[in-house]
Amino acid sequence: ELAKGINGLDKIVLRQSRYRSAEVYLYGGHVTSWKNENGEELLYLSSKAIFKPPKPIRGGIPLCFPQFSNLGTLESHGFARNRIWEVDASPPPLPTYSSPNAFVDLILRPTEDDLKTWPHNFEFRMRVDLGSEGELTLTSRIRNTNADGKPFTFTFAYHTYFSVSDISEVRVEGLETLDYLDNLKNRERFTEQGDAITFESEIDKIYLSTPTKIAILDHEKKRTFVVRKDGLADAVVWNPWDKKSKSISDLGDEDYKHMLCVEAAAVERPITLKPGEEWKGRLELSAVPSSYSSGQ
Ligand code: TA6
Repeated sequence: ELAKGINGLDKIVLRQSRYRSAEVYLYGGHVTSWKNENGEELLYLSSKAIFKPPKPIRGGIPLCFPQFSNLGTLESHGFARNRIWEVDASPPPLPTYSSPNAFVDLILRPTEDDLKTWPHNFEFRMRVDLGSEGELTLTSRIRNTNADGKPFTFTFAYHTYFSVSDISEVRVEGLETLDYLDNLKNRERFTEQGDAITFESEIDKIYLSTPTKIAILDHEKKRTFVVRKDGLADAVVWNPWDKKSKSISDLGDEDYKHMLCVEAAAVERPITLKPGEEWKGRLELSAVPSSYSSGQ
């Protein structure tokens, strides 16, 4: 269902039941809302988010493409998150997770201006699918459509902002003992020691070659987010904490307490596509009561 969002921007509302829903803005191909059967919002969206090009939307699931972070010549996190996407009228077949169907297919192609800064023709297709159990699946397929025979290389992330009740009560499982690049220390490489990840200060780490399943346990809410990913080797964990938050104008000063970014990403090993080749990267999110997931 196509609807008008903030500032008159087009959005697609996916609905499984009265409350179970998700919203995707064509601006950025950006998921801004994901609600459970009780109507509780599961993603963090900043109340100061600016829904106006060229500023990407703060919160939800920004798409970082063709460059994660500032690791290259492009603007931070690339341009996909601040372009107007289109509904893809004739998507190639993909398995459907939702019944009744609640999905949308979007497509992004480069503009003339994009080709000046990143001279590669591509088709970036993304399906957003809200399953009947409330699981949210994003499947991205990026194809090299260069006619000049040239390959291209990119990095990528689903920069998901989860909503949490109190960051100091949150634990992330599935990343312990892994190697990571610490973005707060010139991307030096370290190995995570010990137990599950907990939070008491700013964190900006790129965990390398992680398992495909990561769990975010929100003790206070008694909720566990399960992140499953495919085709995305790495996982970024980010929380700006108090000081950094004050320097981010579209983020409330105290909001860091109620958000956590856990991002399925391909950063350490960029993806290279020859003309005609396609890459696929899938993210599946579910939110379950903690009692069902203890010991996972
Ligand atoms: O994924 C973590 C990160 O790259 C951080 O370094 C931090 O800057 C964040 O993303 C937000 O970036 P943005 O460009 O959206 O302000």
